[in-house]
Amino acid sequence: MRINLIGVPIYYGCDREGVQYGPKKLRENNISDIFREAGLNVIDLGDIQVDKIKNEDRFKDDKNIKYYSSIYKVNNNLAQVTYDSVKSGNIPIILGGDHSIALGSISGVSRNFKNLGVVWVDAHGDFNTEEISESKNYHGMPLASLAGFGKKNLVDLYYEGKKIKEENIFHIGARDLNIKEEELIRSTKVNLYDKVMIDNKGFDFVLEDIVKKCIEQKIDAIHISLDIDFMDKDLVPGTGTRVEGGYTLEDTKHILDRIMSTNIVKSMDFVEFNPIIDEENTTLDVCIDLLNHIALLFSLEKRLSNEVQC
Ligand code: Z70
Ligand code: MN
Ligand code: MN
Ligand code: MN
Repeated sequence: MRINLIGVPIYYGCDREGVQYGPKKLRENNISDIFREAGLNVIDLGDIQVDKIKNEDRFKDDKNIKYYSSIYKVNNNLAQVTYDSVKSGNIPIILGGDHSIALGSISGVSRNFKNLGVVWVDAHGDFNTEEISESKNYHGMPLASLAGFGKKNLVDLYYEGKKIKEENIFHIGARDLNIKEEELIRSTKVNLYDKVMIDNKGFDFVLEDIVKKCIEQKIDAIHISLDIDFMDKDLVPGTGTRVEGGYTLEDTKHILDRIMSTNIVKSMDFVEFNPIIDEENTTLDVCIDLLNHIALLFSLEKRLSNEVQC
Protein backbone atom coordinates (compact mmCIF):
# COMPACT_ATOMS: atom_id res chain seq x y z
CA MET A 1 0.00 0.00 0.00
CA ARG A 2 1.24 3.43 -0.95
CA ILE A 3 -0.03 6.91 -0.29
CA ASN A 4 -0.50 8.74 -3.62
CA LEU A 5 -0.41 12.52 -3.36
CA ILE A 6 -2.29 14.32 -6.16
CA GLY A 7 -2.38 18.11 -6.42
CA VAL A 8 -5.24 19.93 -8.14
CA PRO A 9 -4.28 23.61 -8.42
CA ILE A 10 -7.71 24.98 -9.31
CA TYR A 11 -9.66 28.03 -8.10
CA TYR A 12 -12.40 27.94 -10.78
CA GLY A 13 -14.87 26.34 -8.38
CA CYS A 14 -14.73 29.26 -5.97
CA ASP A 15 -13.76 32.08 -8.36
CA ARG A 16 -11.28 33.47 -5.83
CA GLU A 17 -7.57 33.31 -6.60
CA GLY A 18 -5.03 31.87 -4.20
CA VAL A 19 -6.51 28.47 -3.40
CA GLN A 20 -4.72 27.07 -6.47
CA TYR A 21 -1.43 27.51 -4.58
CA GLY A 22 -2.47 25.06 -1.84
CA PRO A 23 -0.59 22.02 -3.24
CA LYS A 24 2.56 24.07 -3.88
CA LYS A 25 2.56 25.50 -0.35
CA LEU A 26 2.07 22.07 1.20
CA ARG A 27 4.88 20.58 -0.91
CA GLU A 28 7.21 23.44 0.10
CA ASN A 29 6.48 22.31 3.64
CA ASN A 30 7.54 18.73 2.85
CA ILE A 31 4.19 17.03 2.82
CA SER A 32 5.72 13.84 1.33
CA ASP A 33 8.14 13.60 4.26
CA ILE A 34 5.25 13.76 6.71
CA PHE A 35 3.91 10.49 5.31
CA ARG A 36 7.37 8.95 4.83
CA GLU A 37 8.42 9.71 8.38
CA ALA A 38 5.26 8.03 9.63
CA GLY A 39 6.56 4.84 8.02
CA LEU A 40 4.43 4.94 4.89
CA ASN A 41 5.45 4.54 1.27
CA VAL A 42 4.47 7.69 -0.57
CA ILE A 43 4.52 8.63 -4.22
CA ASP A 44 3.76 12.20 -5.21
CA LEU A 45 1.97 11.96 -8.57
CA GLY A 46 2.26 15.71 -9.14
CA ASP A 47 -0.49 18.05 -10.27
CA ILE A 48 -3.47 17.60 -12.57
CA GLN A 49 -3.16 20.09 -15.43
CA VAL A 50 -5.45 23.12 -15.11
CA ASP A 51 -5.74 25.30 -18.24
CA LYS A 52 -5.67 29.06 -17.92
CA ILE A 53 -9.10 30.63 -18.52
CA LYS A 54 -9.70 34.37 -18.61
CA ASN A 55 -11.98 35.77 -15.97
CA GLU A 56 -14.29 37.32 -18.59
CA ASP A 57 -14.77 33.91 -20.23
CA ARG A 58 -16.06 32.19 -17.11
CA PHE A 59 -19.70 31.98 -18.24
CA LYS A 60 -18.84 31.12 -21.86
CA ASP A 61 -19.71 27.41 -21.67
CA ASP A 62 -22.56 27.38 -19.18
CA LYS A 63 -24.60 30.31 -17.93
CA ASN A 64 -25.12 28.71 -14.52
CA ILE A 65 -21.71 27.20 -13.74
CA LYS A 66 -18.58 29.35 -13.82
CA TYR A 67 -15.64 27.80 -15.72
CA TYR A 68 -17.82 24.79 -16.57
CA SER A 69 -15.65 23.23 -19.31
CA SER A 70 -12.46 23.47 -17.33
CA ILE A 71 -14.10 22.04 -14.21
CA TYR A 72 -15.42 19.15 -16.29
CA LYS A 73 -12.05 18.41 -17.86
CA VAL A 74 -9.98 18.66 -14.68
CA ASN A 75 -12.38 16.39 -12.80
CA ASN A 76 -12.55 13.84 -15.62
CA ASN A 77 -8.75 13.61 -15.65
CA LEU A 78 -8.59 13.46 -11.86
CA ALA A 79 -11.14 10.62 -11.82
CA GLN A 80 -8.88 8.50 -14.01
CA VAL A 81 -5.96 9.10 -11.63
CA THR A 82 -7.88 8.29 -8.43
CA TYR A 83 -9.43 5.21 -10.05
CA ASP A 84 -6.00 3.87 -11.06
CA SER A 85 -4.67 4.62 -7.59
CA VAL A 86 -7.31 2.74 -5.61
CA LYS A 87 -7.46 -0.06 -8.18
CA SER A 88 -3.75 -0.64 -7.52
CA GLY A 89 -4.44 -0.85 -3.78
CA ASN A 90 -3.09 2.60 -3.04
CA ILE A 91 -4.56 5.50 -1.08
CA PRO A 92 -5.00 8.71 -3.04
CA ILE A 93 -4.89 11.93 -1.03
CA ILE A 94 -6.10 14.79 -3.21
CA LEU A 95 -4.81 18.25 -2.36
CA GLY A 96 -6.97 21.17 -3.46
CA GLY A 97 -7.61 23.62 -4.79
CA ASP A 98 -11.21 24.35 -4.02
CA HIS A 99 -13.84 21.70 -3.28
CA SER A 100 -14.94 21.35 -6.93
CA ILE A 101 -12.28 18.63 -7.21
CA ALA A 102 -14.31 16.19 -5.08
CA LEU A 103 -16.45 15.49 -8.14
CA GLY A 104 -13.50 13.91 -9.91
CA SER A 105 -11.77 12.32 -6.96
CA ILE A 106 -14.94 10.55 -5.78
CA SER A 107 -16.10 9.65 -9.30
CA GLY A 108 -12.83 7.78 -9.83
CA VAL A 109 -12.77 6.06 -6.44
CA SER A 110 -16.45 5.03 -6.65
CA ARG A 111 -15.78 3.06 -9.84
CA ASN A 112 -13.49 0.69 -7.93
CA PHE A 113 -15.77 -0.14 -4.99
CA LYS A 114 -19.19 -1.77 -4.88
CA ASN A 115 -20.68 0.38 -2.15
CA LEU A 116 -18.69 3.51 -1.38
CA GLY A 117 -19.50 5.73 1.59
CA VAL A 118 -18.54 9.40 1.70
CA VAL A 119 -17.92 11.40 4.88
CA TRP A 120 -18.12 15.09 3.92
CA VAL A 121 -16.71 17.40 6.59
CA ASP A 122 -17.66 21.00 5.81
CA ALA A 123 -19.36 24.18 7.05
CA HIS A 124 -21.24 24.23 3.74
CA GLY A 125 -23.61 21.78 2.12
CA ASP A 126 -22.00 21.80 -1.33
CA PHE A 127 -25.43 20.51 -2.37
CA ASN A 128 -26.62 23.25 -4.71
CA THR A 129 -27.63 22.51 -8.26
CA GLU A 130 -26.69 25.07 -10.89
CA GLU A 131 -30.32 26.21 -11.05
CA ILE A 132 -30.63 27.02 -7.35
CA SER A 133 -27.04 28.18 -6.74
CA GLU A 134 -26.85 31.86 -5.86
CA SER A 135 -23.10 32.23 -6.52
CA LYS A 136 -22.83 29.92 -9.56
CA ASN A 137 -19.56 28.72 -8.02
CA TYR A 138 -19.22 24.98 -8.56
CA HIS A 139 -17.53 24.31 -5.20
CA GLY A 140 -21.01 24.81 -3.72
CA MET A 141 -22.38 21.98 -5.92
CA PRO A 142 -20.17 18.86 -6.20
CA LEU A 143 -21.97 16.73 -3.62
CA ALA A 144 -25.28 17.27 -5.43
CA SER A 145 -23.71 16.11 -8.72
CA LEU A 146 -22.28 13.01 -7.03
CA ALA A 147 -25.72 12.15 -5.62
CA GLY A 148 -27.32 12.51 -9.06
CA PHE A 149 -28.74 16.05 -9.02
CA GLY A 150 -28.23 18.93 -11.43
CA LYS A 151 -26.48 19.08 -14.79
CA LYS A 152 -26.51 15.64 -16.38
CA ASN A 153 -23.03 15.84 -17.95
CA LEU A 154 -21.57 16.27 -14.47
CA VAL A 155 -23.67 13.47 -12.96
CA ASP A 156 -22.34 11.29 -15.80
CA LEU A 157 -18.70 12.40 -15.45
CA TYR A 158 -16.12 9.63 -16.05
CA TYR A 159 -18.83 6.95 -16.21
CA GLU A 160 -22.58 7.08 -16.59
CA GLY A 161 -24.86 7.45 -13.60
CA LYS A 162 -24.75 8.90 -10.12
CA LYS A 163 -21.72 8.02 -8.08
CA ILE A 164 -22.98 7.65 -4.48
CA LYS A 165 -26.23 6.50 -2.91
CA GLU A 166 -27.88 9.23 -0.87
CA GLU A 167 -27.90 7.12 2.29
CA ASN A 168 -24.15 6.47 1.91
CA ILE A 169 -23.40 10.18 2.28
CA PHE A 170 -22.57 11.42 5.79
CA HIS A 171 -22.32 15.20 5.97
CA ILE A 172 -20.78 16.63 9.15
CA GLY A 173 -20.61 20.27 10.27
CA ALA A 174 -23.08 22.24 8.13
CA ARG A 175 -23.79 25.71 9.50
CA ASP A 176 -24.05 27.80 6.32
CA LEU A 177 -26.61 26.30 3.92
CA ASN A 178 -28.48 28.26 1.24
CA ILE A 179 -32.26 28.08 1.71
CA LYS A 180 -33.00 26.05 -1.44
CA GLU A 181 -29.89 23.97 -0.91
CA GLU A 182 -31.14 23.01 2.55
CA GLU A 183 -34.58 22.13 1.15
CA LEU A 184 -32.95 19.90 -1.46
CA ILE A 185 -30.55 18.08 0.87
CA ARG A 186 -33.28 17.51 3.47
CA SER A 187 -35.53 16.01 0.76
CA THR A 188 -32.96 13.25 0.22
CA LYS A 189 -31.73 10.33 2.34
CA VAL A 190 -28.36 12.07 2.85
CA ASN A 191 -27.33 11.85 6.54
CA LEU A 192 -27.02 15.49 7.58
CA TYR A 193 -25.32 16.05 10.92
CA ASP A 194 -25.55 19.84 11.04
CA LYS A 195 -24.37 22.23 13.73
CA VAL A 196 -27.70 22.16 15.56
CA MET A 197 -27.55 18.39 15.84
CA ILE A 198 -23.85 18.26 16.73
CA ASP A 199 -24.29 20.86 19.46
CA ASN A 200 -27.31 18.99 20.85
CA LYS A 201 -26.07 15.43 20.68
CA GLY A 202 -22.29 15.70 20.55
CA PHE A 203 -19.69 14.32 18.17
CA ASP A 204 -19.60 10.87 19.75
CA PHE A 205 -23.29 10.32 19.03
CA VAL A 206 -22.75 11.45 15.44
CA LEU A 207 -19.67 9.30 14.88
CA GLU A 208 -21.22 6.15 16.37
CA ASP A 209 -24.29 6.70 14.21
CA ILE A 210 -22.12 6.91 11.10
CA VAL A 211 -20.10 3.79 11.97
CA LYS A 212 -23.29 1.87 12.76
CA LYS A 213 -24.83 2.84 9.42
CA CYS A 214 -21.64 1.94 7.53
CA ILE A 215 -21.89 -1.57 8.96
CA GLU A 216 -25.67 -1.91 8.47
CA GLN A 217 -25.47 -0.64 4.89
CA LYS A 218 -22.46 -2.88 4.11
CA ILE A 219 -20.32 0.04 2.99
CA ASP A 220 -17.05 -1.44 1.68
CA ALA A 221 -14.88 1.69 1.47
CA ILE A 222 -15.02 5.23 2.80
CA HIS A 223 -13.81 8.43 1.15
CA ILE A 224 -13.31 11.40 3.50
CA SER A 225 -13.74 14.81 1.89
CA LEU A 226 -12.30 17.39 4.27
CA ASP A 227 -13.00 21.09 3.67
CA ILE A 228 -10.89 22.99 6.18
CA ASP A 229 -13.65 25.59 6.67
CA PHE A 230 -15.31 22.97 8.89
CA MET A 231 -13.05 24.50 11.53
CA ASP A 232 -13.86 27.80 13.16
CA LYS A 233 -13.14 30.99 11.24
CA ASP A 234 -10.48 32.10 13.74
CA LEU A 235 -8.50 28.89 13.22
CA VAL A 236 -8.42 29.07 9.43
CA PRO A 237 -7.97 32.62 8.14
CA GLY A 238 -6.48 31.05 5.01
CA THR A 239 -9.70 29.75 3.51
CA GLY A 240 -12.12 31.52 1.19
CA THR A 241 -15.45 31.16 2.98
CA ARG A 242 -14.92 31.34 6.73
CA VAL A 243 -17.91 30.59 8.94
CA GLU A 244 -18.20 31.35 12.64
CA GLY A 245 -19.37 28.83 15.20
CA GLY A 246 -17.04 26.21 13.78
CA TYR A 247 -15.02 23.44 15.33
CA THR A 248 -11.52 22.95 16.71
CA LEU A 249 -8.48 21.11 15.46
CA GLU A 250 -9.11 18.48 18.15
CA ASP A 251 -12.72 17.99 16.97
CA THR A 252 -11.44 17.44 13.44
CA LYS A 253 -8.83 14.93 14.60
CA HIS A 254 -11.45 13.15 16.68
CA ILE A 255 -13.64 12.69 13.59
CA LEU A 256 -10.68 11.33 11.63
CA ASP A 257 -9.75 9.00 14.54
CA ARG A 258 -13.18 7.39 14.67
CA ILE A 259 -13.86 7.17 10.95
CA MET A 260 -10.37 5.86 10.18
CA SER A 261 -10.57 3.30 12.99
CA THR A 262 -13.02 1.43 10.73
CA ASN A 263 -9.95 0.60 8.57
CA ILE A 264 -11.96 1.07 5.37
CA VAL A 265 -10.94 4.65 4.59
CA LYS A 266 -9.38 4.32 1.14
CA SER A 267 -9.11 7.91 -0.11
CA MET A 268 -9.32 11.50 1.03
CA ASP A 269 -9.66 15.09 -0.21
CA PHE A 270 -7.96 17.95 1.60
CA VAL A 271 -9.35 21.22 0.20
CA GLU A 272 -9.89 24.98 0.38
CA PHE A 273 -6.50 26.02 1.81
CA ASN A 274 -5.70 29.43 0.33
CA PRO A 275 -2.12 30.40 1.27
CA ILE A 276 -2.31 33.97 -0.06
CA ILE A 277 -5.00 35.03 2.43
CA ASP A 278 -3.43 33.15 5.33
CA GLU A 279 -2.36 35.19 8.36
CA GLU A 280 1.09 34.43 9.79
CA ASN A 281 0.84 30.83 8.56
CA THR A 282 -1.95 30.10 11.06
CA THR A 283 -3.83 27.99 8.51
CA LEU A 284 -0.67 26.37 7.16
CA ASP A 285 0.23 25.23 10.68
CA VAL A 286 -3.26 23.80 11.19
CA CYS A 287 -3.03 21.96 7.82
CA ILE A 288 0.39 20.51 8.63
CA ASP A 289 -0.79 19.41 12.06
CA LEU A 290 -3.82 17.68 10.52
CA LEU A 291 -1.77 16.01 7.79
CA ASN A 292 0.64 14.68 10.43
CA HIS A 293 -2.35 13.21 12.25
CA ILE A 294 -3.71 11.68 9.04
CA ALA A 295 -0.30 10.13 8.31
CA LEU A 296 -0.17 8.68 11.82
CA LEU A 297 -3.64 7.14 11.44
CA PHE A 298 -2.79 5.53 8.09
CA SER A 299 0.46 4.17 9.53
CA LEU A 300 -1.40 2.67 12.51
CA GLU A 301 -3.78 1.01 10.09
CA LYS A 302 -0.89 -0.36 8.04
CA ARG A 303 0.84 -1.74 11.14
CA LEU A 304 -2.37 -3.45 12.29
CA SER A 305 -2.95 -5.07 8.91
CA ASN A 306 0.66 -6.33 8.89
CA GLU A 307 0.20 -7.87 12.33
CA VAL A 308 -2.92 -9.71 11.23
CA GLN A 309 -1.04 -11.16 8.29
CA CYS A 310 1.91 -12.40 10.41
C1 Z70 B 1 -22.23 28.80 -0.97
C2 Z70 B 1 -22.25 28.77 -2.49
C3 Z70 B 1 -18.86 27.00 -0.45
C4 Z70 B 1 -16.90 26.87 0.40
C5 Z70 B 1 -18.49 25.70 -0.38
C6 Z70 B 1 -20.83 28.57 -0.41
C7 Z70 B 1 -20.15 27.44 -1.04
N1 Z70 B 1 -23.14 27.78 -0.47
N2 Z70 B 1 -17.85 27.71 0.03
N3 Z70 B 1 -17.28 25.65 0.18
N4 Z70 B 1 -15.70 27.14 0.92
O1 Z70 B 1 -21.61 29.63 -3.09
O2 Z70 B 1 -22.91 27.93 -3.05
MN1 MN C 1 -16.78 22.49 0.62
MN1 MN D 1 -16.93 24.81 2.81
MN1 MN E 1 -9.87 11.21 19.45
